[in-house]
Amino acid sequence: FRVVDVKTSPIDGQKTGTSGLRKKVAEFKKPNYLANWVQSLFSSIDGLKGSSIALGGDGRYWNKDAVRIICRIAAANGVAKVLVGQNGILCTPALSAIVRRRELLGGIILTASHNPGGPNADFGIKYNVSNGGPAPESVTDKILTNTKTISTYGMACVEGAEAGTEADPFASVDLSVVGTTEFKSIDGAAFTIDVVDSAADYVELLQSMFDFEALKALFARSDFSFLFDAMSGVTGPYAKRIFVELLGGPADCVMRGEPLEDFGGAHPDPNLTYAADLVASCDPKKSSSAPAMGAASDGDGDRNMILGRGFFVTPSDSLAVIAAKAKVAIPFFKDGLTGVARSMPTASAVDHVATKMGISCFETPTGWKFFGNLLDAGNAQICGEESFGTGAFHVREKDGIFAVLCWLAVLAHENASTKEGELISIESIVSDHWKVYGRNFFSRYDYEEVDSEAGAQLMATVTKVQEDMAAAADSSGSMTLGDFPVKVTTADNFSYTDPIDGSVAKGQGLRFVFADHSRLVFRLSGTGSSGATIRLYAEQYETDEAKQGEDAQVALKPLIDLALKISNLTEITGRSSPTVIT
Ligand code: VG1
Ligand code: CO
Repeated sequence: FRVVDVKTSPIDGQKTGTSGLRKKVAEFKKPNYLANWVQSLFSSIDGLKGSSIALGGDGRYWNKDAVRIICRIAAANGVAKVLVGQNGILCTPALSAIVRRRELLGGIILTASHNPGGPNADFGIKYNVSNGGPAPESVTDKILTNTKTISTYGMACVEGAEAGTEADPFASVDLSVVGTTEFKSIDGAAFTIDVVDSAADYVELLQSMFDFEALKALFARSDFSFLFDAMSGVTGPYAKRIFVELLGGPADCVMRGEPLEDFGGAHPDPNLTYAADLVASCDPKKSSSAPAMGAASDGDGDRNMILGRGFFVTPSDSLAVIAAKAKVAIPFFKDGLTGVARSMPTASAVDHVATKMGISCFETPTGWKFFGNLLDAGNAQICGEESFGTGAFHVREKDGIFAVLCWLAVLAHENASTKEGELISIESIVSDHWKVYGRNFFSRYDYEEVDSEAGAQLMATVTKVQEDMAAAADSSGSMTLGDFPVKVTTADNFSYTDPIDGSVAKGQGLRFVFADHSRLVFRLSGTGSSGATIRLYAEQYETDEAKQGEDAQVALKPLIDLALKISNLTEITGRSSPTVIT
């Protein structure tokens, strides 16, 4: 092949969001759109020449085409080897595992995660660095700067072909066949495409972390049953390999297990709204065969939802229970934990566990990239977000199937000596946890795709409320919000200083912390592809056992009503109810 410099000009709006660049497919398909971003990425990383990188995606529409384009730009930029997941597929945690295990320079993930897929829906791209985790802001800022000044990008082309950019010199590589193909440039540089098994490294890693024999014994119990919803996303084949082949679950314990380019037209987001079928199947009032445990993951396999029989485990509680049981239930954590971390909007359930265990607890901004340094430095071993994200130091991404295995391990551990027919349920494990640590009622309201200006206006309104409160604070600093009876101790826009590298992330969400540890948080999503998505988070701490069984929406109603009132949300957005309630 030969390298051609293709002329281009900057394209607006190529800023990396919470987790990569996400836009409509039509946008990505525009001339130079993908190439500009990929060249801007390659121009911002050191050590690219002669390096090896991983490449794969969640299998959504346009995944394979993007893989082909990226290989050509990589070759033109002197990358020596691209490890491509078979058929262009790698779930997000599997890519992280490959980068770490094979000590690669980094990896590129093609995903818009839980956003819908298909010709009229979303596409996305994200770069992960050599620790296997999302690029920190120091890198994504450089990429953005480059997208604003780019004038050419490199493209590997067929030697001697006249038109230059049209013919793909690597077209002979069959992405469905595992194996290595070497190419040579006319300058003598070697370039290799290595199509690798999409699951092997990742599944082996998980097998080394859990006691699969104990999990198998759980699956063999007559009083245990399991249902996993892959939501037509990338995890179907991984789930079948693990839950059916390795753990002995029945073939039909994986629903929507065939990956589809458009996720069957659905929204591959594992929550109570978009995984409603699974939720109904796990509800004994609606299904006579409701399983003992249900679970789901998102389009790219990094999110998870955990359900008991007729019972929803909030991600914040899930994190807390896993942290509390890790040492005894999961071999990977047998040496115990030195710390845990959660994102700011996540309910503080895990904080109570950390306090009791005498370990550190970190509060980071939203987005997995902020956990990377803490995990690398050994300051934390388990992390989580309220947005159905749970993970640990085995990779540097959140990991849906890992979280499911954690819950299976907790169940297996709690039931090591129970008789068949007397299975200790997920619900009782969680309510016992509340008795010890208290319950953090939590709910998130999402107002998706509201007008961008309305989103900005809402944030400005709430900021103004905070300023007015601060101005009227009493001498002890305590403030009043509306006519709410509980005082507010903190009202700010969350800012985070990374304890490892000192980098500062500002403007990460408007929060109100009350004297009784209740919280309200407002922020705008950084993962949408159009308009603005407003997220409102509410949390309330309850130590009275008698009140812990309350429905979260009932318990949180006064706080949520207050939030809607002070923010003027309904009037500003024209929305009388949220798109999704979690
Ligand atoms: C959302 C979640 C955040 C998560 C991010 C990426 O971001 O709130 O917790 O890390 O998605 O998850 P935002 O900015 O839209 O609130 V994924 O599964 O899309 O990689
Ligand atoms: Co995801």
